[in-house]
Amino acid sequence: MKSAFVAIIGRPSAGKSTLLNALCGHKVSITASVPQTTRNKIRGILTEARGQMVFLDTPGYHNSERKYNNYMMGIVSSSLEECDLVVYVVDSTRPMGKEEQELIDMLTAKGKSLVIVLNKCDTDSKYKQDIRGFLKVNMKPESIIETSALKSEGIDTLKDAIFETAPEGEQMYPDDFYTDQDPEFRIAEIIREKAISKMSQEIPHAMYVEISDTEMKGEGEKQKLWVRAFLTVERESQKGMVIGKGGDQIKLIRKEAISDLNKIFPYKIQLDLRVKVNPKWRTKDYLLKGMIK
Ligand SMILES: Nc1nc2c(ncn2[C@@H]2O[C@H](COP(=O)(O)OP(=O)(O)OP(=O)(O)O)[C@@H](O)[C@H]2O)c(=O)[nH]1
Ligand SMILES: [Mg+2]
Repeated sequence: MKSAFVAIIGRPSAGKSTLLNALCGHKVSITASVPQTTRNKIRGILTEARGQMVFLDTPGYHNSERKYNNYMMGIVSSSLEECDLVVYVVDSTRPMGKEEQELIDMLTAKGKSLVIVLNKCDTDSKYKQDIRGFLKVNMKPESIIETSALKSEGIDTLKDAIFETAPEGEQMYPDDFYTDQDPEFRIAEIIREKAISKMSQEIPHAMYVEISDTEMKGEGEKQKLWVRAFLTVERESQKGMVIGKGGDQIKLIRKEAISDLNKIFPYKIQLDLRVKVNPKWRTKDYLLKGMIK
């Protein structure tokens, strides 16, 4: 059987997480219209008769010397190191540029097998032909697979290419596993996704979610997981915006998170969601080390 670790790599907002979810057929990784949503190496598993692929979703490749970004680029490098093959995702709606060239240089220097994906092909992009030309000159690919991760188009063709390129090996996870994330991490991520979708400008990047307490209550079908979570921002002014007038915003974030979480988990989630401030958290090594991994 085929078996491989497959890193999904590309610039911020190329649609990597949306693609991972389409490949696995489950919501494994959170998505958002703002860049730099994914901060971790998130595993999504696809098992078929022909084999098992363990996908590694990664943060978007971005060039900046900020500490926070350096941690995330460490995830990109280690995923590239660990994987057997790379799905390189290119956003067909954005022109190629210096950062894309740097990423291509990094990928080709590594010498791992590559499957190249041109994503967001449901849009009528004026850049598509230029991008194809750029990729042909720089990477000389055998093929470029067009997808719409959002509309789940081109996914079967992509799966065929991945299985074809992957090496033979052993099954690593049971048949019904589609992710190995622990419940606390998934809960924190879903809360963050709902909060990001309501916020603008700097706030999505200034947030993280900390699960401070959990308790399983009840038995059998009546089982409930009680969770206390802190949606954490960098400044008092941001706290006010996340809470909203009369608490409207945070109530909505909580409601939408619970609705998604109840679809994911076999038990009901009771969520005590609070907002707090941790100034300059993105500069704190001890926090970033535990958070971005
Ligand atoms: N039109 C269109 N939009 C897409 C497609 N795939 C993803 N998107 C949108 O692009 C935005 C970014 O998607 P993500 O999947 O979060 O992108 P990402 O590459 O994981 O982003 P980071 O984690 O921030 O690096 C979201 O608004 C998605 O809905 C697609 O095939 N077509
Ligand atoms: Mg992502």
